[in-house]
Amino acid sequence: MDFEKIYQEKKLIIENNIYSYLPSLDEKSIKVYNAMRYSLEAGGKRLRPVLLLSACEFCDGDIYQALPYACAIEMIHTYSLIHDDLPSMDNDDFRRGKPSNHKVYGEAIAILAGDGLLNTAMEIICIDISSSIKNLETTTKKVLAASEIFEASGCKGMIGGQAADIDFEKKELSEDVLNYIHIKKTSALLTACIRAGAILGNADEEVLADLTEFAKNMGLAFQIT
Ligand code: GRG
Repeated sequence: MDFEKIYQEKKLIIENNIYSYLPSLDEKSIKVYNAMRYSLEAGGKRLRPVLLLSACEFCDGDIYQALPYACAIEMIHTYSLIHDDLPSMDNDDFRRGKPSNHKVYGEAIAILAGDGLLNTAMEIICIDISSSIKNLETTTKKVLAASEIFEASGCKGMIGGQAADIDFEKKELSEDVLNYIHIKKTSALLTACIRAGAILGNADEEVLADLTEFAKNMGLAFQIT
């Protein structure tokens, strides 16, 4: 198995498709579109969507059916980076080797660009679910995949982890709190990529449990690295 080749193939599929999921916007609100596109185009490893497509493929699923979910998850990840860089959060001037979103577009548009990416991710997934609404089995797995993604990126996952991180910034950290922050802020979304991909690929309970275990360990390794 040529890991690099498989990775690059999936990454290319994402690069070739992700921008087509961006909304077409009126000239009057084009600034937020440009800001959303700027951060999506700024690079990044595309680790999360590659993981989602790979988990789907591992379970013999059709990766093109999982593509909307993979692109949505990269948009969610990108929104979190834009917001994380804001002056009220980490106050970072650079991201992915380029000036951070608020440095180019200003704070207000950067906030909206993050919100826009999150909302677009929801739209992409809702549109995909509605396209198969008459097929109960397909719709069920899509809804399950969607809940994995939104639970992990929401208050029980990434947002909760970020909130705890901010709250504990100036306090002494116990190992328990540190693990809580890492698991919620980073591992949850990585785990959701793998679980959502596997669900879309029709994984059975046993395979899903094994892949979940793998995902948790990978999340920990990612954090340590
Ligand atoms: C603002 C809701 C909200 C959440 C922010 C993602 C995040 C939570 C903070 C980013 C800070 C950070 C460095 C977290 C550690 C893990 C992480 C998400 C690293 C960046 O992911 P990569 O390495 O980035 O996959 P690329 O740029 O390759 O996509």
